[in-house]
Amino acid sequence: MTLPQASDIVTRELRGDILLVTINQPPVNALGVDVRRGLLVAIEAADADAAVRAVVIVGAGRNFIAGADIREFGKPPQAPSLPDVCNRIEACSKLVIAAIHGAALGGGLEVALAAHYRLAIAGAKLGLPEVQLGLLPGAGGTQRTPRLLGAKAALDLILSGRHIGAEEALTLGLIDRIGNSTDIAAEGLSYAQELLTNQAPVRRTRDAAGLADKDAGRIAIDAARKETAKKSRGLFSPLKIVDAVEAAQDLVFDAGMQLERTLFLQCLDSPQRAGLIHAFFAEREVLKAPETRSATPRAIASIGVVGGGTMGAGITVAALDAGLPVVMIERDEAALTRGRANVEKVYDGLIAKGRLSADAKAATLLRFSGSTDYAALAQADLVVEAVFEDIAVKQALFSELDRVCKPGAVLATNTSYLDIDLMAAGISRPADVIGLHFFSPANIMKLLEIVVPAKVSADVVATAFEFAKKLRKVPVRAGVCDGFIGNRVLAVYRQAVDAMMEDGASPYQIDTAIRNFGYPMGPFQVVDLAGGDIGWAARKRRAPTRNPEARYVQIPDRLCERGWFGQKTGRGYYLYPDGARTGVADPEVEAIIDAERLRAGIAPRSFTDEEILRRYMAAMINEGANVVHQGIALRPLDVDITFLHGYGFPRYRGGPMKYADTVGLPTILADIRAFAKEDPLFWQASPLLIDLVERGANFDSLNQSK
Ligand code: 3H9
Repeated sequence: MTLPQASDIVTRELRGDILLVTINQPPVNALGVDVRRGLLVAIEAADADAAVRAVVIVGAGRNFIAGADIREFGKPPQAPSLPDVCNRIEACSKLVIAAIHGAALGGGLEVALAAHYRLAIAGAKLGLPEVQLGLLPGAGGTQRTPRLLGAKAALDLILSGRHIGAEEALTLGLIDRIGNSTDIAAEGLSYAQELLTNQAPVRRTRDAAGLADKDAGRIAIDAARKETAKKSRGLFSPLKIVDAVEAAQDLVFDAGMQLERTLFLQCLDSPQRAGLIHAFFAEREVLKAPETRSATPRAIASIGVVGGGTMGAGITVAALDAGLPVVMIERDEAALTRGRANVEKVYDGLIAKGRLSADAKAATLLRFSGSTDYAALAQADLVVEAVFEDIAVKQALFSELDRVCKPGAVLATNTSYLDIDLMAAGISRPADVIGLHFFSPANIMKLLEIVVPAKVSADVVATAFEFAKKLRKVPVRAGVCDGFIGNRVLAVYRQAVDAMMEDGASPYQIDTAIRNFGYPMGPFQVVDLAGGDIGWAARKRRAPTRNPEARYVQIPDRLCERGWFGQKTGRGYYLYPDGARTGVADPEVEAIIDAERLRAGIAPRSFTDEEILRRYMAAMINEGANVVHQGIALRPLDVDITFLHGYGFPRYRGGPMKYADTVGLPTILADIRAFAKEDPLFWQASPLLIDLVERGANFDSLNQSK
């Protein structure tokens, strides 16, 4: 017998005396208003129907429920609210069983926690990841989870936002049983039948006794508060989570729920929530480049890497870790031995930290081979070159690849700034040539700029995106120009930073101001870490084409001339006594800066931290706008993702372009125009920025996928 349907989105089907409630809201059964209404109607119907003795809630498709519908946040709320729906489920007089497969995340897990019994099958992913979106579990998650698991385990789950599998969920007490089959509805129904047969009682999580040991709870809460203040510096929601769990410990359930709601709404209102959710969607949007829709990727089963230096070895490790066989090419045996050693060093580091076994390393290296003969690349489906940054060297190499690689092989360069069109032009198959710009260390950094030259075919671009997915990288499509997206924008804000240094701000003050904005490191610390010689080489390369009228700050060159390249030489902007990783301020650097100011005829002035930040961000945003304007980046969100995953931009601010929208584009433009009074050549407002301000629009208005 079938009861009248509330909607197609939440269907009800009476199976004997058990009501099977199925949520069918593709792609991930998020809890939008229709799902909430449907669930409420289903529970009301079950309560009102004497024929129903139990309710089983399942999700259609690949997941139970992925959580609240994130797209609704920031819009006017619509009843019923999710906390009300959860409370209604819990209050149901009939047994309610959540049968979980796939994701039961955030609000999805909260629905399950409001049910009276929970079952999951293998492959289930349970978690409360709200913290990653700048939120806290706001539908009872902060109140029910500790009542079920105790404060310590609940805090760990909610503060980390991690996903756990069915086994761990069972061990923790988050679920009651693991089902063996993959038919989730059948598993749920049979569990419900068993509970009915055994006359299992309605068992409400709000009454669970996980917080009975008050002393243990207090210790866990105090420890979490201390640790969170330290670890989550600058973040808004983590401490609110601790407050909410404390309320679960100290208050009766309904009062705790009220506090949770208040704290949730505070998080919802915070710009951090907007920044983090922007990052969540932008990470999915970058995958949708035009070529990924229009073309079918080529098969990639084996990789060649030319060059065994830091980048080549890092790329090799990334590919090996993705399960791909890799052949490395070096020019002679000695270089190949060094290349292999560079690869092994990465795995040895993991072994030393106890994160990898020697056996696992050996098994991985079975996929690695090396050769000094390009002919070894004959069967590779994709070859990445990571040799010395010199166009003539790269062109010769591409001719070699043209000669040895099989037809259809993708030929990729890891260049950071060289003209890929030139590399493609010299060979017989320019349509197979693409840029894959990894960031160092290539096995760790998530960003992969996919640089699309003029003649490349769409299926090669699609293959690059597929390759990024295999490597678990975040791909961003970029056009060819000096520096592509990231390094091009970096070169510009570096100039702004150097100008501030020459005008009177110390590198140490600038670093502190940028760290306080949320970066893990300031720009001068980054130079010291990466090596000052890299920027020096780029400046020398650009010297012949530099506008002689443009301001050029020579302080970085003065340091490089002394061989002060940063950490690797023991000193750069900072001193690193005895190989220390954290530098200390160097009075000699300050003296060099003073001397340079004198030479340039500059009377130093003071900067507030806010002034520093405004210039830093204005330079970054303006060049980001140029990059979008010229089609180097598809959309502003591609610039955002580049900086979040390649340059340490604080995720909770969403990226530079999102930040610009938050501050307001008229403010950014006004800043640029004010700074232009000092240096009109450098501070030229981007035509895109001017246009958006004139139209009263923002960067986000350009973010629809192209
Ligand atoms: C919450 O629950 C708050 C509550 O505590 C309190 C409320 C009062 N909403 O990732 P995929 C879209 S906060 C809307 O590519 P996968 C996604 O954008 C929420 N849309 O698939 C994409 O759309 P498109 C806590 C969502 O298989 C499509 O679904 N929950 C949502 O690789 C496929 O996504 C979370 O934080 C959503 N909640 O991974 C979980 N989720 O095709 C967030 C996804 O147009 N979600 N979409 O680009 C995930 O972690 C992954 O999506 C999941 C599937 C693991 C579920």
